[in-house]
Amino acid sequence: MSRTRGTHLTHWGAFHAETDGVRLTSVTPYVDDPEPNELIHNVASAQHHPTRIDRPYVRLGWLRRGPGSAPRRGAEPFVPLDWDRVLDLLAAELRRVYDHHGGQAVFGGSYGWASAGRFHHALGQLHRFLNCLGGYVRSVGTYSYGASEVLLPHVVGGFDEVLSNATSWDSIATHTDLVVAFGGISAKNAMMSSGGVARHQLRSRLAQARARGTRFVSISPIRDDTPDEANAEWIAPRPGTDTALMLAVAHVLISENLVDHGFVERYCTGYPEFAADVLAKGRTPEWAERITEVPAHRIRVLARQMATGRTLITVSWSLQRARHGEQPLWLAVVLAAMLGQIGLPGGGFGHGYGSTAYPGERSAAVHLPSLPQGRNPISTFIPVARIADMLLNPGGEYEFNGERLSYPDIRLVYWCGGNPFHHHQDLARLRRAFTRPETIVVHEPFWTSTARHADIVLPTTMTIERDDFGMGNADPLLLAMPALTAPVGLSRNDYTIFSQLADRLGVHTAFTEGRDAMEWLTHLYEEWRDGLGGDNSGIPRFAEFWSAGAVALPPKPPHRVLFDAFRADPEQNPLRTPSGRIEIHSATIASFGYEDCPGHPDWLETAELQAGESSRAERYPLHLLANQPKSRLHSQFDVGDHSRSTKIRDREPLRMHPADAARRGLAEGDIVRVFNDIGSCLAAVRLSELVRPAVVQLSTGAWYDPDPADPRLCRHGNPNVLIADLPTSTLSQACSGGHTKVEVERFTGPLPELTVLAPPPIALLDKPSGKAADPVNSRHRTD
Ligand SMILES: Nc1nc2c(c(=O)[nH]1)N[C@H]1C(S)=C(S)[C@@H](COP(=O)(O)OP(=O)(O)OC[C@H]3O[C@@H](n4cnc5c(=O)[nH]c(N)nc54)[C@H](O)[C@@H]3O)O[C@H]1N2
Ligand SMILES: Nc1nc2c(c(=O)[nH]1)N[C@H]1C(S)=C(S)[C@@H](COP(=O)(O)OP(=O)(O)OC[C@H]3O[C@@H](n4cnc5c(=O)[nH]c(N)nc54)[C@H](O)[C@@H]3O)O[C@H]1N2
Ligand SMILES: [Mo]
Repeated sequence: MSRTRGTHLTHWGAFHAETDGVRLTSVTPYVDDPEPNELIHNVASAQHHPTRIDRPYVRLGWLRRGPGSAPRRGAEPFVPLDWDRVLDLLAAELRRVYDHHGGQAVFGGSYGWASAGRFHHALGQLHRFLNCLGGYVRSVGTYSYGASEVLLPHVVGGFDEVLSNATSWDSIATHTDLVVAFGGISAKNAMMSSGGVARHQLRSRLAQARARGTRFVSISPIRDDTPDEANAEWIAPRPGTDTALMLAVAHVLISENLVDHGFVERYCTGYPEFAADVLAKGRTPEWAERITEVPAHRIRVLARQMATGRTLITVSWSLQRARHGEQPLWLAVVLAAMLGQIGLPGGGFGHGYGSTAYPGERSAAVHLPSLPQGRNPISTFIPVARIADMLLNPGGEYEFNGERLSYPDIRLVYWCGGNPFHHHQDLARLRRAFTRPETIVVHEPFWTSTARHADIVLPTTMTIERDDFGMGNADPLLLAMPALTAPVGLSRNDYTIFSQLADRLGVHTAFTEGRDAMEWLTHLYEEWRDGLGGDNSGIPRFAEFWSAGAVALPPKPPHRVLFDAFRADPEQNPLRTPSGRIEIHSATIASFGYEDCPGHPDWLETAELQAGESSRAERYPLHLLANQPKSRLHSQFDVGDHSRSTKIRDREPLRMHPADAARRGLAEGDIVRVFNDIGSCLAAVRLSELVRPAVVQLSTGAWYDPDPADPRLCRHGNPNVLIADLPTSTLSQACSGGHTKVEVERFTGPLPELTVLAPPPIALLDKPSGKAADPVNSRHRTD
């Protein structure tokens, strides 16, 4: 390609780039972005990093012995193959598995954020392809808010509306006296929106509300979870104890007669049972102080403040990404109901302000163009975070949301657009689970840990190397994303790879409908535009859009007040719950009989927090928060310049209170071993008074770099080696990866070099005999 200039969209922002056809030579923030961020600089610096996958590879053992369980998956060299050969091998393997076992044996869940861009969306491409072959076992729910997705339908009749019709920032600035933000309102997280963000504006939203008199209380173990613009008061409970704090607020509201009885009687079920339980169990501020370490007096004052004016209670998604994560979310709804403010402008409850850019913002009034997925004839699914359980327990039975289900027997795993060795917990266990399938296929631009644990690794383009268009849900601006450079190495688009496989498998026409990628872009756009009917005025034809580079879509009308119609007339507009009302007590959930999620919210001890000599809490006194990283999206572009600039001697930073460091003789920049009974990792100390004492923060996303002798040890700083693979509860079976308990000590050994910064060992095929070279002689590629 020749020298170009262009605009591009990522999940974390848009940017302008100049290129020499091979590389981006300059990257500047999108001209219209009021609050741009540094993450845009990860892209160019990672594009030609040595960990880009340059060509197709197959694991040596798979090539030699064919499909089968493989204890050495992840520890063997890869053999470079040409495209035709690898596509022939993969097509034959897909044929074998579909013929002998059917789609029931193929796991295509492939959870992950992939990249911005409507057509080249990796998961959409994979699912359409597998549907052409006979379907696949899918996953349901997310790592983001898996507990909420299951719980909220029981409590308020749905999940989507809470997100898409969240009280708008304008309404907050106009009506809200007090925002009580559990988990804060994070500027680092609001950099993202799935699909992209062109204009970031969280800080100005907060500043505007503040200027109009809204007060903020940020309840979080980390002070900078809410930016300075909010001028928030900071309350720092022990992590995972918000439920106790909320119950104590409920206790104060009840005992000081601050409950809106008219509201709970008319609009809710189960309030009397809940209130009786709170009183009977003595959930007083003094009781909560012992658990949360927030002074009882402060809890009392908070409850009174909440009952004084218009109050919005918001809970970040992180609160439910924990053992018993359903409880604090449910309680936020209950407290908002007790205050009688659900359905009033600027009041009630919210979920995830600051968790991404979206909550409180307006998305487009129209749906967006997207690639049709076809039909999946396989009905089997797993809750997304049960991936390791599924692979380790074929046929095993489990409960999920009142249903008894069993795990399928998976022969082939196909991952395209996600990184389970980033997103899952107890990575050594996941590694064991990954030895089980007969074949694992991964499409990736980079040698992520997941690619290293695959049998067949196919190199895919980055978004800057292909034509697409994209938009997120926080600002309705559809951007053209023309290719800025040529693809690196022999990488191909996921679409091209699936088309070529489809050709070998006799489903080419079904998959491609005879279109190439640019024809698809035109087709999807024009079909979408036509489908808008009268709503398409002002939306140009494709050619004009493509040359203009952007089109502003009409935003949704200003949000209705969440649950206003229900409030106006609950008989005419009931909620979609069994009672039609807000379920403070859910007879349905109670009927499931789950000890870890009873019929109304309550404080449930977790192993992490339990006292007792042999407990994890006693042996590992520091509470580790594995939150989202400020320097990247998840594991994406961890090799990029900005992400690497935040590391110390290549290790992920661990934020720690100076008092905790002093007690352990640790100083800024020290390399430490972070450990518990699940695993250990290396990290580098960053001292900070913004982190509450007895809490350490190690964000996710450092590429898992297992010690060859002990996969429970990550040399780089991936917290998921330290976190149990346990569900939130039996009800939602969601990811509980936010927290664990650890101890930290100075690392005294020689600092091991990271292996994830270079490609894995490569074995060259001994051409004449067709056999692979002796792996002992394989060379470790560093170019
Ligand atoms: N301990 C702990 N664990 C967590 C969390 C936590 O808070 N704590 N958070 C969880 C949450 S909320 C989430 S959403 C998950 C995120 O988990 P993931 O979404 O799996 O993480 P990503 O790093 O975004 O992985 C996306 C992968 O897709 C690849 N990719 C990008 N574009 C393309 C493409 O076009 N084609 C192909 N084939 N591949 C592409 C990227 O290189 C990257 O490796 O992590 C979860 N894990
Ligand atoms: N920069 C960046 N932004 C992102 C992402 C990313 O990877 N990088 N990922 C995106 C994705 S996929 C998602 S789902 C969202 C996730 O959004 P969240 O789940 O809200 O994000 P986290 O960073 O995990 O948590 C936010 C804060 O909650 C606090 N917290 C954790 N546990 C507790 C607790 O028990 N009690 C209280 N009171 N506070 C607690 C932590 O201090 C943490 O910093 O973020 C999105 N935004
Ligand atoms: Mo997420």
